[in-house]
Amino acid sequence: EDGSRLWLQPLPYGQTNSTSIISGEKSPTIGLAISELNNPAYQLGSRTILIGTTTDKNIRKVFSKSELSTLSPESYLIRTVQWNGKEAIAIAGGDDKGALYGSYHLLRLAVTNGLGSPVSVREVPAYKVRVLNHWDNLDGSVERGYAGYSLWKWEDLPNTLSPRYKEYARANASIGINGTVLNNVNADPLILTHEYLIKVKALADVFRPYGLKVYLSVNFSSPTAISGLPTSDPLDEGVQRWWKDKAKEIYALIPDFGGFLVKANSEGLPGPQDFGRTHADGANMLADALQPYNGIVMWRAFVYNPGNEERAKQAYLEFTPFDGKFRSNVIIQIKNGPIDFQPREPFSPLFGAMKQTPIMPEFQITQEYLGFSNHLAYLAPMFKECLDSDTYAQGEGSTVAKVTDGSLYGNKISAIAGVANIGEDTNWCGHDFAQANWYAFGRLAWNHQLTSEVIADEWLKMTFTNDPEFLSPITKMMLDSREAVVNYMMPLGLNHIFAFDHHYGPEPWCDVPGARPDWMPTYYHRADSTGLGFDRTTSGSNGVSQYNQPLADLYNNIDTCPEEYLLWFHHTAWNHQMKSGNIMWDELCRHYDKGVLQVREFQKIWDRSEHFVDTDRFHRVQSKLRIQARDAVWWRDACLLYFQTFSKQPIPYDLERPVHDLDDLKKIKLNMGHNNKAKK
Ligand code: BDP
Repeated sequence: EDGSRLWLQPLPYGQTNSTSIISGEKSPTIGLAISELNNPAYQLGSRTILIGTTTDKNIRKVFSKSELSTLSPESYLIRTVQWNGKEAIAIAGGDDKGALYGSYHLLRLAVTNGLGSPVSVREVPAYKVRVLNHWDNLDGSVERGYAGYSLWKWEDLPNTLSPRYKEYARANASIGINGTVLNNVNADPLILTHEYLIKVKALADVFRPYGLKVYLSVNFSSPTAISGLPTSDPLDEGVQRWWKDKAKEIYALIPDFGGFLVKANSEGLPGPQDFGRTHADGANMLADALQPYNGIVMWRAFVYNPGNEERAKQAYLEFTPFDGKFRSNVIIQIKNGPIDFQPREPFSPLFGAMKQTPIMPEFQITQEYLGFSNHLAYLAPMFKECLDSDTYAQGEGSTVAKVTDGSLYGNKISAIAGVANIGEDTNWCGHDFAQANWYAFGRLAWNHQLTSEVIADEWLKMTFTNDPEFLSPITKMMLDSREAVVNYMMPLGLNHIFAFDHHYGPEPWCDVPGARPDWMPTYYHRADSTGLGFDRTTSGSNGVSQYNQPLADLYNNIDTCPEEYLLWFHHTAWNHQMKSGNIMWDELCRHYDKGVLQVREFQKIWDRSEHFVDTDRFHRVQSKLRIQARDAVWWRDACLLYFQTFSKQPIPYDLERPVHDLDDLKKIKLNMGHNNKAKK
């Protein structure tokens, strides 16, 4: 197994099974659903399956009018029904996309549970827009991509279409992802030239039957960069006209184009503030251009500058004054944490603060800060940790999921984004287990109530085997894996102590004179002789005040602050007494040690599973776990030896001793390749 089939069975050529599939409809999407259901690899047996939308005459016979009339686009019903005196399974879609999603649901059921007992399913997606963000550059490189070069072969488009485009769309459809932003948020203006738009159209045409819409990241200075306009000021009429004309050109080529994703006035990129305008001015101008075609603007809140305010507070300060001032087709895209995609951050307080503006979570599926595609880190628990966090925006129960999926404020648009971990590697994601993160993002975007465990179980059954002896230890390994990374990299609320340029290994000592202070690890950990951690309490930066009560008080008080966020909110004394009875320094050491031991345990679990797994995948994962185990020791030694220069205390004597010298570790300079050339 080379990993290329992901969690799916390859589509057979020409063969079908003995299942009889009845549909009164002929759309390309229904056609795809039928060919999936016909795949003998899924062993659906000699049963009858009815499939169609709410207007299909057979579907109207087996479902009641009232249940069909409430079926929204993309939703579906699956039910065991009587058909001509015999048992059959019927799939009714709110539209043909719903019917396709329903087919994938049925196939998933067949693999994970079997279809022995009657089926009764009603599914409605939690978010309307479920979108991948590719950070793919037009030169074929992928920013923070660890699975090879970009899937998009821009030089060959529009004439040559790689077969992988279809496979990619199919994989997304199978988990309910309905949108893809093709290019990097650090956007090259060229993407909006006609030359590139016809390439984008070619991709959109391939993706359309799978229900996958195309979106583009745009550079705010495009009018100047592409057409030489003297300004890109959003209040300038010529600029407004330029964007309107551009939208017209795009929609003539791609009638169902989804809209724009914008990173503006962030990390050196242009934006409305360059012209003395606001984020609202910028977003609204683009929204007006897209509005006639129902396009949306996903405007990112990832903004920070080395000014007076500390980084974690800036997005909130920048955006809350504009709550309610955005057009109705603008949605603010917010990273899960207030700083970046760290192994663990508390949720961004902006989630509980924008009440009149639709907001969407942005997760990072690619493991920029969790060991690239070398470390096994199953991210569903991390995504869920954010989605399940209570913002208290409207009292208890106002989770991030509810403030973003439209249910709390009744927003018309709702969306969720994941930065893709996909490249042209044969197994798509670099690490075979990283496929589970693409899968988990899609499943949670569809239904954020699913548990990490259920998602892992589904993915394992479809990707490997149903054998419980394999499933139970491997599921546990997956569920523990993200916490293991937190333990050996940044426990107790530490963050951003990565090497400056590549974000792979540790460099907590890094402090380049003259460099932007908020890009230095020392800015984040604040180690000194008295303790460790960033003071965001009322006596420090007062970052706690951006959270609703009771969280603000809870985080502010060192005795009630959850220990996983301790060093995020508190500059904590080395001798601070932890709940376990240990002092903070000892607890820190124990977390690092635990992380290393957890990875060693993963190695054992994997080796024990050898006879359940094909040789190729077994060896690939085994060798990656070796790298992970070595890296975990590297992280532990680097962080503990460095922090020890401040704590001046011994590593608890029952723990394994460091095997490296700090001076040697300081000399390690990795060249992590073209994909990491980005800014911090
Ligand atoms: C940071 C990445 C950088 C991205 C930036 C972003 O290091 O490559 O451009 O996020 O999200 O985490 O815009």
